[in-house]
Amino acid sequence: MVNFSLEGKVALVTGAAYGIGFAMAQALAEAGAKIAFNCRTQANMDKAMEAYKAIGIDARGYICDCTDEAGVKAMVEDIARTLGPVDILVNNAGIIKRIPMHEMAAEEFRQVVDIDLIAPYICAKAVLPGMMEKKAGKIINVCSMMSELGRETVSAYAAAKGGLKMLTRNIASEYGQYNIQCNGIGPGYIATPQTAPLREPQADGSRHPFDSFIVAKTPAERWGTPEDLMGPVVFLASNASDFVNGHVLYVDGGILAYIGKQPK
Ligand code: NAP
Ligand code: GCO
Repeated sequence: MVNFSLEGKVALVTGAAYGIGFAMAQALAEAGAKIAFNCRTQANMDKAMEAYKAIGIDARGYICDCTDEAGVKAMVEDIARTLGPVDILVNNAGIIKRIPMHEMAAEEFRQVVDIDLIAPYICAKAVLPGMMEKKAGKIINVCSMMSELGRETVSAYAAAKGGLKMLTRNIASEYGQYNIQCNGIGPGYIATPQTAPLREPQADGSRHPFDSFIVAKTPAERWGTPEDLMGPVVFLASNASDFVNGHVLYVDGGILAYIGKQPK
């Protein structure tokens, strides 16, 4: 019998106050996991705790910046004391800055790489000792279409997410011997606050050009929703994927497979 259950497991989902992270945390909880999550502000934490409570999830929340190595270490140690060692880490926290590269300050580029690539390394490094001791663990890195493709104004994000794909493969290579699996999830274009600027209706009420562009580029002919990520994350967090390692599971409605709608 295939085992998708997460009963008895402890999951840490970073940046799960809302958006894709919140949906994945909900899915892991519904599969039986105990949930810990973090974000950076008290305001988002307060809203998140209300939201988790409203769906019956007793999540443990931490105000912690994933780029703060000491803070992440302390968070992981507190989770181990209160819930148990982290069995499942979902590196979800991330930002994007949409700026033409020739206009982008190096500090802005560094901030994106710091959060989208260095922070997943920091969080993985914090949970690996416990997973190595247990000889079991799941690390899931939230990659992106931009782990594979580029586009205007997202150079730092694409560089970070491309690096995150290779970090995923390297963790898989280095720690597979401890029965630790590290895989990526690559969401397509998902309707969350992060992509809201790409979907806002125009002043005349027409659809945002990027909105129409993405729908035309997606065989499913729609934006994804955070809920589309729920099944894939449970699969990668469960024993059902114990022989899947170093893989990026794209959840993109088929964009990566599709050249785009042909002229009529
Ligand atoms: P979002 O709505 O902007 O949410 C990002 C989350 O990350 C928020 O909870 C934010 O909370 C947290 N966060 C940001 N920086 C942080 C830091 N340094 N430390 C801790 N928490 C931090 O983004 P999303 O659309 O849900 O995306 C989530 C992940 O999926 C990101 O890695 C993103 O790159 C990736 N992704 C998104 C899409 C998409 O189309 N939406 C597609 C592919 C991949 P605070 O600001 O309160 O800290
Ligand atoms: C953008 C979008 C994308 C999505 C996602 C696609 O500006 O192109 O924000 O980067 O967030 O990463 O998979």
